[in-house]
Amino acid sequence: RPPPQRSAGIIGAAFWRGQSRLGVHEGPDRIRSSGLLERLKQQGCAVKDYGNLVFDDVDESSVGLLKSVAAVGGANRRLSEAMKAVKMDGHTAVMLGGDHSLAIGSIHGHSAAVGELSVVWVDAHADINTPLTTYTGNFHGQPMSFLLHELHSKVPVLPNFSWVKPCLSAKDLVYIGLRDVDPAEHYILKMLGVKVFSISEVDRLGVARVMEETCDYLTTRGKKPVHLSYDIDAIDPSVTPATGTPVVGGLTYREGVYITEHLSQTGLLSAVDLVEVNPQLGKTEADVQSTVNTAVDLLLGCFRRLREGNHPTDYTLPEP
Ligand code: 5AB
Ligand code: MN
Ligand code: MN
Ligand code: MN
Repeated sequence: RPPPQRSAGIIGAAFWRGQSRLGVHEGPDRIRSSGLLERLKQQGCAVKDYGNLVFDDVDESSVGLLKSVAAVGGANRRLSEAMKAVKMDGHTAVMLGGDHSLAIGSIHGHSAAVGELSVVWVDAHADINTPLTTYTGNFHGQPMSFLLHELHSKVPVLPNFSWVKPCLSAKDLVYIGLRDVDPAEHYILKMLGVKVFSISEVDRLGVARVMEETCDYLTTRGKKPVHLSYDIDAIDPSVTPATGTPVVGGLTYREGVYITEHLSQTGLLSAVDLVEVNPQLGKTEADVQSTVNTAVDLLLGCFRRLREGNHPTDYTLPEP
């Protein structure tokens, strides 16, 4: 019997300055208008929409290569507070991005509310550059470096980032789907001994075994609440083309959804980020719809939707 249905607390974070491509700020409203809330309710999930965060206008200037430093720091500070409040209200939190720099605030705020976390990061990329290893200057490729205790001494002081305190240990992090990792990132992953199921491991083991091993690995040291950070570019661009940094050879739709179903069934899923949906980057409307619909299906999978079919626990057959 599935445990009682939890409720979803939804935060929109229409923020894009962690990267340079216009349009990713349209993600939250596009995902909502594709029926996310209605479909969550239909599957018996209570929903509270906290709306879209309002970010301060801040000075957009760069620090060396690093783009929009103060804006990224400020937006994530606001998100961290919002995320903490949603968790304090008792919801399973859903953060709709926006670009992946938002994982700084999302994970920070989640941890501020519940304590130690496990993180499952599903992405084509590792997003673990430090501000000193990035060669693009985009913060969406760096969030993990701010969150890990082990990298604290490698991250310089930056304007609007002094509030960020590392809250995650490398042993509590699992990556799935990696296939475009920078040399510095690869070095960091090996140095820290981070558990990685690259797309090659998904090929070799199959997604079912990857998920079993992921959950075994994370629960050997106790059952911490799980934060799932899902970058839509983990999925193959033939399915989810409307994203800023697509990489060929990704997860299939079915593998992508399976990951959410499996984590949902553990009962440990405490927060989800769904990021990097960029409705302005589809070549056709069908491209955008396929991307957004996949994002919605991933989120439904996080709230106990099963593809075998579902019914309310109090369902009774009509009597003739
Ligand atoms: B995404 C790159 N490693 O640092 C960098 O989409 C790409 O959130 C980052 O995963 C991709 O800019 C960030 C080259
Ligand atoms: Mn990515
Ligand atoms: Mn990412
Ligand atoms: Mn991307």
